[in-house]
Amino acid sequence: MPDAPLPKRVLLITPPSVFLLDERVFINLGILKIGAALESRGVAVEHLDLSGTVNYLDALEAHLAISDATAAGLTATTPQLPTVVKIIERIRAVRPELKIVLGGPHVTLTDSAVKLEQRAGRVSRAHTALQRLQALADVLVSGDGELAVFRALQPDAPRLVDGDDPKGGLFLTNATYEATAYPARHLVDMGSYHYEIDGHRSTSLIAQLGCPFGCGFCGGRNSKSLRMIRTRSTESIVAEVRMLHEVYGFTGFMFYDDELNVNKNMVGLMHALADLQDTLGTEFRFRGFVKAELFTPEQASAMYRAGFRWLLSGYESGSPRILENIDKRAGLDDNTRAVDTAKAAGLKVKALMSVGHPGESEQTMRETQEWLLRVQPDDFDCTVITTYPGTPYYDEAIESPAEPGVWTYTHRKTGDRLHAYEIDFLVVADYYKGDPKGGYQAFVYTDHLSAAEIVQRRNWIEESVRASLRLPYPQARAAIRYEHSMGQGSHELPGFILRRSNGPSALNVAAART
Ligand code: B12
Repeated sequence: MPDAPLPKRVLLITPPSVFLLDERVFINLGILKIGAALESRGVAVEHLDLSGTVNYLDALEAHLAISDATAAGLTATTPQLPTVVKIIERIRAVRPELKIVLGGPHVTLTDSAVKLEQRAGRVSRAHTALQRLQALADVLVSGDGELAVFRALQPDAPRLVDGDDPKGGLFLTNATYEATAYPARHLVDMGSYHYEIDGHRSTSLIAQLGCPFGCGFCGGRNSKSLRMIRTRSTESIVAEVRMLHEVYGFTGFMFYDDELNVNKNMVGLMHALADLQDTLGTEFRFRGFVKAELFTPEQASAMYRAGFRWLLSGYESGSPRILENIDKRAGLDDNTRAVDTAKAAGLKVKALMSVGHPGESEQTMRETQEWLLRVQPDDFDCTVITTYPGTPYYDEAIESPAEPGVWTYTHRKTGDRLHAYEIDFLVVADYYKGDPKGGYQAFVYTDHLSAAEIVQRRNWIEESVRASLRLPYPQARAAIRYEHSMGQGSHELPGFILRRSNGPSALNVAAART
């Protein structure tokens, strides 16, 4: 690690997610991991959490006027980019000397798409997308940020710091992942996030990184940080849960892991979580994702014993042909069996469904509706697929010679096709999960259904299944308007927006065990 001096103070920014029904449900762990890494090396951190703040630019400007940070670090998923652009423009206008580092899933995925083009000897739309990002920020960070951020903050940092390359020295291994500090949760107002699991006040954590599967719609299938599994020990995970209970009083926990049961020690982890509750004399509730075809009765009963009452699984479709087109690996029978196995163990099931895949037709969408009615999940959602950079649907698509601006993905076995309109992610917030009451849009179409028809049929699935299974719609929560009068002092932003380091946190340094 180079040893040029680090900045004394860094401003981290979580941009708003205006497209979410409620922006203060799930905390962003990625930016808090960066905060913890910086603090563990003595850098003071300010965190502007702009989630759910309507006039986020006013809040940003009010803080920039008094902050003496010399660098700003932002995180971004693809649909957050349009607001990130506005935030960066405002920083440049008010504090042009501030060094701007941009990391997070969108950079990681765009970079992975560029590497794929390079391997194929092509310079195409991923290169253009990356150039646009480079024009935006001073330094981009791809992949794991815990080590890469220090390189990015060096005066001689390259334009792109690669934390996604297992051979590059900045990629986390199991051992370095275990040694990194827990997310610096003192840098967010935990009380302003509202999440409950079966009446238990809840928060989130992630136990393992990476998903080894190759679903066509999923981001990061060519990115090592999103695809390679990195695990930490059961002790480390249990200790984080214990800390969240003892320090913040939570008794409910959502695991962000892509699939908990990819971890071979998953049953052991469940028993350790149950034992923790015996030791503490308290009862917890958990919620998390499982991969259907790997789900067993043994896992189900261990999860129930640990306090899981809800499982989420990406079943995606009720059509065997669509499951094949997704490269889902799980067949329809696997999916049905997984729902039955969960229910038999007393676990409720949220079925995560999606439409707008290659070959999607009225018939395949009806099969999805019928499957939901047959297996009767306790909740579900049904999203419209987006083709983000870093997904096989984007990375393997070819521009239509007849229709410039339309890119077509063709499944290598079935030949079924998905067409997507090219969009500028810096301008359009393209997301796949919107307001279930008609808030969806589609930028994809198939040979059988137009974009508008996909949305219309999606709405029909949502309405008809909710009506038939008597499932209520999720509730939205309005964003808050920041007023100057909300500040505690005359210049300070309210605590739900701004949190600062009080020197390295004893909690996180202890957790880092470095
Ligand atoms: C949990 C989760 C959610 C939760 C919570 C999200 C949240 N608030 O963080 C919910 C359900 C709300 C959610 C929503 C969505 N999600 Co989501 N989600 C995840 C999931 C499974 C885990 C996220 C996580 O905590 N990872 C662990 C942390 C430590 O990693 P990280 O955030 O990436 O941060 C690391 C690096 O990116 C980097 N980094 C991040 N920020 C910064 C900043 C700086 C300055 C630096 C240097 C480095 C850096 O360093 C961090 C530490 O290594 C990921 C998949 C995955 N396994 O990561 C998908 C994922 C992030 N989600 C995805 C998507 C598509 C969405 C939605 C758009 C879906 C929708 N509604 O349409 C929304 C967008 C939400 C938003 N706010 O923008 C995609 C992102 C694709 C993309 N192109 O951006 C992912 C990658 C899934 C996938 N494989 O396709 N999501």
